[in-house]
Amino acid sequence: MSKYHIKTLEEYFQVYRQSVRDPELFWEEVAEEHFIWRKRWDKVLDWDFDKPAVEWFPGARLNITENCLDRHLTIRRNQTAIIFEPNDPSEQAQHISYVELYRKVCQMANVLTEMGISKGDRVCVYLPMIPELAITLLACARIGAIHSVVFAGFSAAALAARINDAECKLVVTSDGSFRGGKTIDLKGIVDEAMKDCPTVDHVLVAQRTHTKVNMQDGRDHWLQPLLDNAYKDCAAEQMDAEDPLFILYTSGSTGKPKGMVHTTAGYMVYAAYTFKNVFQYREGDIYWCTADIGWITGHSYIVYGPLLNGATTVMYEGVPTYPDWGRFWHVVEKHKVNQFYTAPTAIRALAKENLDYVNRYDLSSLKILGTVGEPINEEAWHWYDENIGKKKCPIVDTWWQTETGGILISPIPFTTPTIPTFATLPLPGIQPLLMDEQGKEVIGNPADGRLCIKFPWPSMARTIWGDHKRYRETYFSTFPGNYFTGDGALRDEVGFYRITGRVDDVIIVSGHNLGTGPIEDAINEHPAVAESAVVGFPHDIKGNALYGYIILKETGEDRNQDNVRKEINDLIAARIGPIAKLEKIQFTRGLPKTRSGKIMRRILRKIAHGQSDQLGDTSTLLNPEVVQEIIDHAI
Ligand code: 6R9
Repeated sequence: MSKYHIKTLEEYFQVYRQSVRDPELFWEEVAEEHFIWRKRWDKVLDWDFDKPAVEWFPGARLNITENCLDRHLTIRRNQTAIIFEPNDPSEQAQHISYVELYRKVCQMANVLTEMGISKGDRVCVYLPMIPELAITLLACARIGAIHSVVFAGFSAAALAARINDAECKLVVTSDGSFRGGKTIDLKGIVDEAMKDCPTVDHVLVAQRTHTKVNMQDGRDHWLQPLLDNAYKDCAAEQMDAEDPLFILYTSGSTGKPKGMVHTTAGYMVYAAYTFKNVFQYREGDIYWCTADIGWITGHSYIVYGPLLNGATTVMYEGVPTYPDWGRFWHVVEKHKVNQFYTAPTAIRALAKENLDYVNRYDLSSLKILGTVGEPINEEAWHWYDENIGKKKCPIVDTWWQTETGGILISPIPFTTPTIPTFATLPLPGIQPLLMDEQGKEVIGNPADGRLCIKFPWPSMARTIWGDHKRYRETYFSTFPGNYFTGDGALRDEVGFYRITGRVDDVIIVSGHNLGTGPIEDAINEHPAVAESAVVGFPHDIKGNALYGYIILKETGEDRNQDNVRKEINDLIAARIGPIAKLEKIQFTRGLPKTRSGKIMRRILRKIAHGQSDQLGDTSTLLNPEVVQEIIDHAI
């Protein structure tokens, strides 16, 4: 029996039990199927969650792109690997076959080498959702360079911080990007960032919008002429199993972003395995994930997972609302999409619009629907099930994180049950548990607690770039011996998991993780601000929105508060990006604090949620009197 493709519930339980009894044997068998290894591993796993140190398949040598590309050149040479659907529906879609993709990746790899990039160097990728983005990732992997993709919605300051943290030598960007009706000046943002990025020698610029940009002599180079002159073959660098494949930043509760480091062999095995099972991908299917490759979902389930499986993966450049609310469904019809994977925030936004936008299109190609990024509410789940899946497509509510590299908890379509709002069951090899606040495991069902994982899985992040101590403290110190996810969850009578949301200071807005710390740092830069605290509150479409409580300095001046509100949001947009703007800003004279001076966010959260009558114990506050004032002026 192949563990690679689970087909029945019985098989799931059998495979799951075996995977937990002997994880090493289980993953060894998965690794033995379907991959090209240049040298076999000496051992399957070495691990110690106290250090923490995890190594999968140590001793093995491989290149992930030989598995994404070369391996397919015999049997599916001319099959489409990537369908590029442009922002503008009147522009023709591109179908890039496996052999064409192979050549483009090799050319790009040769260009990078010519620019002085070699194994272990970091390359920052700041590109819109155009084929060059996927090609650059694979080109880096081809020569062993470590890619660090920065979502092209981040500001110059956020980009510079990420480039500097990873000490990138080269940036790949484009002249501009198309997002719905807007054109964004990406190169201008890169120029701004470059004022503060001493490690960058070269910037490669793809042409997309054909807008006029500034090109700095010696530093900036148009990409296309270099590609045109490059060889279409490039030997794959042989990597150690644990050599880093990429860095991807995620928000933390405080301070600077965390560069999660993913390594080669384990990530490859897990991305391939989960793609195949969670989306029940069959030869010839057309698969579409609407995420941006700037996030982990795009890395694992637009690029690596699908290509490792020889799939056809759709890359969509634009937004769900352009030219109208029917665009997603138009694309599904046009490319006959079989698996469709999106975020609850998109579903909620589309569900608010007229059903005509859906019913205009033939969605009969769809077999499986997926969601990711945040909890899905019951209403959105049913809307998706009824109107998009026509009650015939299982919905995989996939729970995972940048840190986990791949999906950990999810239904397996046609095999394990789906339940609205439940991510349901752990995938084979994944051992979740719930902890109470005292750090004791909650045994039995039903239960709720903090979600941890007690055993390593192949695609877990190995460290935070340049800060292993922070990695240990963030993920392995709250519940020693376990990986702590930062999420709360409940487990029902049967053992199905439902993720309830973050229990730390990360707020998920429209599926984007935002740390309160960096936002507060940006607010506090405003000269009129003395102190601030940001919390989340429920929002119909975004899932959560941001509520800022801000103390202004006492200067005796009379300020126009609306101007200050706008200036604060402009600052946030400049430091982080427009996604982090505050929906509500309340000026206050004080913030509730503990005697040790910590802001009691729990209270602010309750007020923002409109639950001022449920504040709980406020007796430990240093300044209980400010609470009433905040309640009286709540927005
Ligand atoms: C893949 C991705 C991770 C956080 C995670 C959790 C939330 C993701 C979810 C979900 C409920 C799901 N999350 N999937 N919550 N149900 N199916 O989104 O990675 O951007 O790092 O976010 O997203 O809170 O901890 P990332």
